[in-house]
Amino acid sequence: MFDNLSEKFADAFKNLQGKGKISESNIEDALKQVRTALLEADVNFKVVKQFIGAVKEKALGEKVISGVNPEEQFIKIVNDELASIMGSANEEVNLEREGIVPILVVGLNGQGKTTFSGKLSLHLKKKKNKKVLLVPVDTFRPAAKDQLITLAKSMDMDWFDSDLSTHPKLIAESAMNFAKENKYDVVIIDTAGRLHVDVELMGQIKEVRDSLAKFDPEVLMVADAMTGQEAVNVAKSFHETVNLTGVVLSKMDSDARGGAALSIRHVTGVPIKYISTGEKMKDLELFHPDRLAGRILDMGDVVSLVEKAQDAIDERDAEDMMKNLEKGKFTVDDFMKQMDMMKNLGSMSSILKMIPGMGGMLRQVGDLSPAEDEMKRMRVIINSMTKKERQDYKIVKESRMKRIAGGSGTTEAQVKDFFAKFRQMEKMMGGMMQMMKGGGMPGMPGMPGGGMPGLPGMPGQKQKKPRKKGGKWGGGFFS
Ligand SMILES: Nc1nc2c(ncn2[C@@H]2O[C@H](COP(=O)(O)OP(=O)(O)OP(=O)(O)O)[C@@H](O)[C@H]2O)c(=O)[nH]1
Ligand SMILES: [Mg+2]
Repeated sequence: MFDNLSEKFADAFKNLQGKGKISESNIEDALKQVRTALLEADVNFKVVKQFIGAVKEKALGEKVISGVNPEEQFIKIVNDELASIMGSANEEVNLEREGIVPILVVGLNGQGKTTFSGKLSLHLKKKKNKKVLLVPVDTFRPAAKDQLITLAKSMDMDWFDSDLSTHPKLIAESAMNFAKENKYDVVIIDTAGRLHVDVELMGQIKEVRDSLAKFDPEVLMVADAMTGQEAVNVAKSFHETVNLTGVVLSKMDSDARGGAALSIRHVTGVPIKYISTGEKMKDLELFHPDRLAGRILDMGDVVSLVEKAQDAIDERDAEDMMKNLEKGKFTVDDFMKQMDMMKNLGSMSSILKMIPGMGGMLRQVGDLSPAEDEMKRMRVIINSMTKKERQDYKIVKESRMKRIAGGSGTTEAQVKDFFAKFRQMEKMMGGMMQMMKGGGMPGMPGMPGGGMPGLPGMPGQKQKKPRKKGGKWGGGFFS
């Protein structure tokens, strides 16, 4: 997410390295570079102008704090300003009210409306304990209804069997009646997309919105983050006609430059409420301006990472693994569980980027896909092992290796290589447990808590105090 911007910002900040204090002359170059970086990221020029003005004013007005160097001070100011133009705090859809909450999902063609509707339903059901109804109202493309129903079925979510031969506003009205009779809390209405903002589309959505007026609907516009300022213009015209209550930025997992995220709030006054970060139903995040600013500036986003981990990690698995390790055991099953936990968290690079300072390191390393491919290969190899073998890999000799290679579609050399690597890991795990028993891990400079950046879910030092949220795993960056 916003890799280019992060890199350019990092370059800009280098201007202040070794400077005694912030002065008009020494921030000039840094500000110029920040301005260029933002314009290249397709941020609206008015937003850029105001941003630069605000940063300059704050930087020059800043008192010299002893112990904090100008570079750090400047980064902090840029960070706060970035968060502030994006809206400062997270705003979710408002569920704290009487009656059914209709959520109208609007936007141009192919922006990710249907995908988001599905994701939001899952989020509200799982996290907010709401009874949610999904309603397709795309009367132009009947396949759109099937798409939403397929998604609903895959999540065990309820949907409304819309009569597409009538007007969307009538469908919305009957869905609301159905929701009332069946005690739904939230109704998510997935509307049709169009290639351009046209009069017909706007008129139809306006009619649907008006018919829901008495319920005070949420109207969320989904915009592809890759489209930059175009997304801002579209949001503007939607807002003028149908009065948006929020924007959702989709496809944030692709190489969006940042223009939309950084401009929409400022230009339209409409808050960004969610970001969509993948094609799977779980790939939805609340939009936290402060955290995103941190990610852009490569300060990491440990808070989101911990939240993701708490969702992704099965506590019982973590505890089992912990017990095994205390006994000095590390099995192939344990390893598989660790890989599963990692996978639930997202791609390796997306996880690493959330750790302070790792973004820069990643840029140097470049492509992580060979490592991800290797994890995939390890998985198929493990899947071809018997339960007994996974509990005690030492029983795997030549003939079993042959069988495993055949079953997993890999070569014997690859299977051998896996066991060699596993042996190494087992050794490392054993060593780590020894060190932990003997008073903790040596800290790594720059890592919060001085811990070792272990695999998520890597069992570690036993906690003396119970954790706030119950998790018992530790030792990694979650401790
Ligand atoms: N990578 C990625 N792909 C996404 C995301 N959201 C949606 N997509 C993909 O984008 C394509 C279009 O998504 P839809 O949800 O069907 O878009 P839509 O706005 O409902 O499209 P129409 O109903 O035709 O206007 C699909 O292939 C989705 O899988 C996202 O956050 N990340
Ligand atoms: Mg759709």
